[in-house]
Amino acid sequence: MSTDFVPAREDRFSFGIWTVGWQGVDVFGGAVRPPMPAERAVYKLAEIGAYGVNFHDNDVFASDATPADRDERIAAFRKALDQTGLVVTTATTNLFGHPMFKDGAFTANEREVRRFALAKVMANLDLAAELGARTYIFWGGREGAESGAAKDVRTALDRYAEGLDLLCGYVRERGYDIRFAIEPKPNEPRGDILLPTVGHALAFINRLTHGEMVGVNPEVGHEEMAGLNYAHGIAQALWHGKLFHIDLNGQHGPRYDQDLRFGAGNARGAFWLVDTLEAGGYDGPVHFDYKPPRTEDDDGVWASAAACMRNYLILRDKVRAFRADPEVAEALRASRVAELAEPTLAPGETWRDVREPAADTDALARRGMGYERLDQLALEYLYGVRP
Ligand SMILES: [Mn+2]
Repeated sequence: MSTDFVPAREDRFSFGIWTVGWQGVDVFGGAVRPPMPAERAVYKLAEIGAYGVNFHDNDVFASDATPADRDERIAAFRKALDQTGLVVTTATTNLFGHPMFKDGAFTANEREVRRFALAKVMANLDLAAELGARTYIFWGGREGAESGAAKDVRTALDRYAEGLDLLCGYVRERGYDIRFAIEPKPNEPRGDILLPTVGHALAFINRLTHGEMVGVNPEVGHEEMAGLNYAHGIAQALWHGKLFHIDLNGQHGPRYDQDLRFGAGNARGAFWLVDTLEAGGYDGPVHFDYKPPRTEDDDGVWASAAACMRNYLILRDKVRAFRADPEVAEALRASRVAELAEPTLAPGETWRDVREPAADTDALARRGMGYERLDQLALEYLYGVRP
């Protein structure tokens, strides 16, 4: 087992500019840290071993920036990227911060807001394409409601689909090499957010005109706020060929969105999520979307960012050791885990071959599955007493 856990370029760790740049403004208190220009985030992230970054338009320039200010901020960001070799893996639009988006962006009741939102996304898609981003995220935090009559949900979904269809068309016409990823969240800031879970988003994507361009970006905390199993969520997204991006962080159960550093919070869930990613099928960046707590100064910000990567590497070591352990292989056999890969019907069989019950039901009922032994082996790796 390695003990250095130093991030390498091939680990493809990336961070949102807004994560380390979060000033700590929350519902109960103001900023605890000074603003961080996007280029400083880039230089510092490169220093601690990150590979890439993800940005909202307004992480780089203010929403009320003049064209000259905007160009200056983008030039500084681009210079930092060039100097560090950091890759822009992903981009997204801030469709939640400005007060005009209080009732949503693509699903705001007011049509003028919806049209403005589309323009804002298209402008940032141009920048994203220019900076080489391959994935574009849609987190619809303001797309929702606090009360029943305020939002006609079926009509809102029509508008949501209309917006994404239009933007897919824009990317195709412009010839950009960009795919979209929807990031589900059940609530916060809205009382109830549309497309609240991975499952809702996957079903919605099926109704889009260019659904093949659209996948999901599940966030650990968002799924766990809904009481769901993140590893199962990303496994199903992979099964659909729709895991376009991931947002890794930590969460303690169904509370407010905690955005803890990756590996904090539900450590057991983190173990199985790394195990799911290690099984293959995901080729995007290992992206962290967390918030350094308000208790931290600048040193604490970088310590927590480095810890996200370190915790991933620690868990990856543990998962690999677990999977390579002969005792685990034996326990998996005893639990008949591989048998699930065998189709229920043999080639050429039809329902006629299974129509008549033919099983030793008493023997099946008596036979245990051995999952406790198997899970204990995993926990002992996690607790650090194996190997
Ligand atoms: Mn979150």
